[in-house]
Amino acid sequence: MGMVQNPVLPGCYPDPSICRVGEDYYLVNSTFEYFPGLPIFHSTDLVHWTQIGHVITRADQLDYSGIASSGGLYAPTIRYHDGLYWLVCTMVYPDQPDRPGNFLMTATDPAGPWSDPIWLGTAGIDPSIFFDDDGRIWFHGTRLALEPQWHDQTEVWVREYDPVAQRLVGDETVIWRGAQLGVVWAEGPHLYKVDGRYYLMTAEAGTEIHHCVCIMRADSVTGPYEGNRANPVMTHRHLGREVDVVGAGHADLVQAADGSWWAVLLAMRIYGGYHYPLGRETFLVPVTWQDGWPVFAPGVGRIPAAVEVPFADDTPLGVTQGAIGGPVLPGDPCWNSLRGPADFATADGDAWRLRPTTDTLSDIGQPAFLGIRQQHRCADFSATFSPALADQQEAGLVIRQGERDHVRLAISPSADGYTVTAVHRQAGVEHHLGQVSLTAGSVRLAVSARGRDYTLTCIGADGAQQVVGHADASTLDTIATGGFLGLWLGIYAHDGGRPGEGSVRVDKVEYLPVPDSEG
Ligand code: 6LW
Repeated sequence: MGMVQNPVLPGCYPDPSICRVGEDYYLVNSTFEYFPGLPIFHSTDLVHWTQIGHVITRADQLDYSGIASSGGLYAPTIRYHDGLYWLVCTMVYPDQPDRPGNFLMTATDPAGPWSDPIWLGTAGIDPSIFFDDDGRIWFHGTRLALEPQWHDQTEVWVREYDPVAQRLVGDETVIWRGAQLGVVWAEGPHLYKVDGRYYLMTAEAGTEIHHCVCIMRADSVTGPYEGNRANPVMTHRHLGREVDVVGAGHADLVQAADGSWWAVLLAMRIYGGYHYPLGRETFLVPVTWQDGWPVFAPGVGRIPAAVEVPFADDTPLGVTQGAIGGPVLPGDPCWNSLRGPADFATADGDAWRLRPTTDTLSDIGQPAFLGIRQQHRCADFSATFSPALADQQEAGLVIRQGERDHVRLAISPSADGYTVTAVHRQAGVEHHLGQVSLTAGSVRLAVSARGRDYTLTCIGADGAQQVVGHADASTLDTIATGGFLGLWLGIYAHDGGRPGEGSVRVDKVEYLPVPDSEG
């Protein structure tokens, strides 16, 4: 018997999708503008998850150019069929909302490499794919409804996919517009066949406090679908804001090898007021079937804090789940760059060597940035910088929400050493939080998160720790900024408009979770 604390994947791992192949489970999440895109996790027991790769690993696989923060890769679906892993997803270009962004990729090994995309020519988001037992393949997704009477609503549509022609064929059928009158946005659809009936599961009411999971069924894949009278079958919206976990929704079902059923879904842990700086995380919920309908967390009705998995063992959780902290080394799969490969970085033993870029963290470009998700409300993130920088150049640590919202702890050259400055860029406007001077030498920078309070410190050649400034997580989460992301903690370097000059060695990068009374 294994026990797992929720969330099973802490930090910004939204829109989970899961499939099982024999005893192996594979899970994928949205990654927006980050690269590599769409991490693939593997487990044999739903408790212990290890990241085995990413779907998007090559610069020429997808065009990330112009993708602002919280655009990009939304809500993938992973399935296995006929010797192949199938992944469908959407590349969202926020400034080109009608650009058809739904694509399909396949792989013989879920760790990769994954194919180039097959573009399906359809707009809308949250695609899924269903393999019927008669050999037909059904692509489905969500888009804004076309008819005026459904203005501002979404609709779920289904259409057959021809794997030989590699395109959608036949007529499209709109199969769902939402389970509840007055409630917007049926999203994240997934079709299943259970005991001879077709089931459509959707996320509804938007990915915030009213988020929920609804289930419908039909005798034919194209409907008509009948809603479960128990809908929504999972939500936390009736609990209000005075609760530890909000926003339960966007689920995917999987049947375990022992016949039991499970759902993965997203939700947010709130702290420091009604804020969720860690973003939307992946949770696990047991499911049973009663009277031909799934019951989520039977007898409990909300996401359990801990889940017992009968077929799991009780070995400690792995590093990827954040249970153990410590050094974060080049080559660890948790690192992300922005909008493309980290061509500006090379591994130098256990250190990174960064070549500063003209693109900055405020640009919708490819700044020299490497970051990892903040996965715990209390954690220390630190790194030692050995900068060789020219005037106007800077390097340091960043707490990143997006181009418009981040906090930088920046080292820049001064006449007799360095200046270390803390800057909060808030809705595109820069505010200075503090500054200290250091003599030349290596500099250790640290961000200490304690709930919503971040303390930004530096240690120079004299070994004395100095506080440079403080920041507040509740100004950086999506409640404050909008968008879909949790926070990343990263290292960066800007060339100040002097390309080719400067370099920075960054070593002893560490992420240490700090136990706190709230867990
Ligand atoms: C995703 C939509 C949603 O496409 O948020 O959770 C969007 N719901 O289904 C981005 O993650």
